[in-house]
Amino acid sequence: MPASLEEVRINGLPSFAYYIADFISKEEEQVLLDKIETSPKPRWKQLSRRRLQTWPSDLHKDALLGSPLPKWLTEPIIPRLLSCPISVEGGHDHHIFGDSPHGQPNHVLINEYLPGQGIMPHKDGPAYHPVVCTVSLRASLCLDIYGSKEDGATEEDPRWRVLQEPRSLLITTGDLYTEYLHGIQEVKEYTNLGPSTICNWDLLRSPHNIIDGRLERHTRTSLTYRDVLKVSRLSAKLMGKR
Ligand SMILES: O=C(O)CCC(=O)C(=O)O
Repeated sequence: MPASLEEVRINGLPSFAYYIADFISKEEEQVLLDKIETSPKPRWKQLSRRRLQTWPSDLHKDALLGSPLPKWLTEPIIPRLLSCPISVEGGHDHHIFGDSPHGQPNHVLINEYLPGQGIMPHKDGPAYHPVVCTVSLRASLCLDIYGSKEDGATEEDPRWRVLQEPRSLLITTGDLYTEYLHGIQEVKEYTNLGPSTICNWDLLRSPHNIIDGRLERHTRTSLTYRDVLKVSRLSAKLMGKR
């Protein structure tokens, strides 16, 4: 782990984004994949261009029903996340969820994308504190960041591309959350990847795996950790929901 997030800040992106290439080990990645794979079938929601699990439950009117995350989603990821200060000077209490209402994430979306699948450019909206921590599993994938035109429409081309390798952590905050949109292109192969097109190129673990700017897509699973602002005191059980 870096001594602070300052060491792994993605230069060139609006404030602020951070990338840690080796956030979890191969063994930890496998444990997570096994848990995801053996989750009860109804946990998966099949969407048109991806599969999704929501933990601990779906939001209702932007509020989380107050059941905790299962241990396999909290350990070791959340303590590790909170152990990394934003800056060395700021001290250890000043971690990335230091200003969020619950001081840590309480919600995880698990998305699985096959080659050729993706997600349209979007914003994550007001239900969450504006910090998103994404752990990537199995394969690399580009997150594209888009601006908006004056009339509010999304720009056609991404302004920036972030490459997320397996076992990496990407943190996006601030303007990246509130002002810009993010999406994943529905392609089976990326082309034209390199230091001038990938804004976290200098933070990658394996840029040498990209030959002639090309990278074939494989199935990639992501865990996105967020803090839902409103937590209902009615437990998920009482409401008869998972
Ligand atoms: O899978 C990802 O990395 C992105 C998911 C996403 O855009 C979202 O959950 O809002």
